[in-house]
Amino acid sequence: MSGVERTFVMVKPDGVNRGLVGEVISRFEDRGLKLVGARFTQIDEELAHEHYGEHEGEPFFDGLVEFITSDPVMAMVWEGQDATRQVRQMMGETDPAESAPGTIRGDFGLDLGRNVIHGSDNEDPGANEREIALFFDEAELVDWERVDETWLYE
Ligand code: DAT
Ligand code: MG
Repeated sequence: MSGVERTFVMVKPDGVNRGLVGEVISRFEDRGLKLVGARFTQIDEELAHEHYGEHEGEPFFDGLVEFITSDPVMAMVWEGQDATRQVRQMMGETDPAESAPGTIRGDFGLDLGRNVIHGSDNEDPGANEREIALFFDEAELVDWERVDETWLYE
């Protein structure tokens, strides 16, 4: 087992309202990723600005903050080998219209502003750790072993 890491994932308010929380969790569980933290919560304005700080000033920023704070989200931390990149691959492209069928955005979305899921950027080093720390205290994350771990990794 090499390159095991944790990544931040969030089912956005559209995914929550459309009843896709279970579907998203199932996909990551089936893949072999391990859930180590989860909180069902509604994001406030301040956290939204911190989380999406890199997009401040973009024309879509105000709408993005309004959307992400509008209803609950399912915030999670998933762990596994190369977890950040694997989650991004399973999510698809930022725009669901450009996302391959089989990906979460490609299977469940049509519109850029309602793309169901957030995952840490694997091309931004440290984004996973930064985002995990924004949403979770260390003590909320659980160290445990899946019983099938010896069959998931060589
Ligand atoms: P991703 O969520 O794939 O990491 P991102 O970080 O570039 O994408 O953007 C964050 C979110 O902002 C994205 O999930 C949807 C929204 N967004 C990005 N670009 C947008 C645009 N041009 N118009 C409307 N919403 C946009
Ligand atoms: Mg991003």
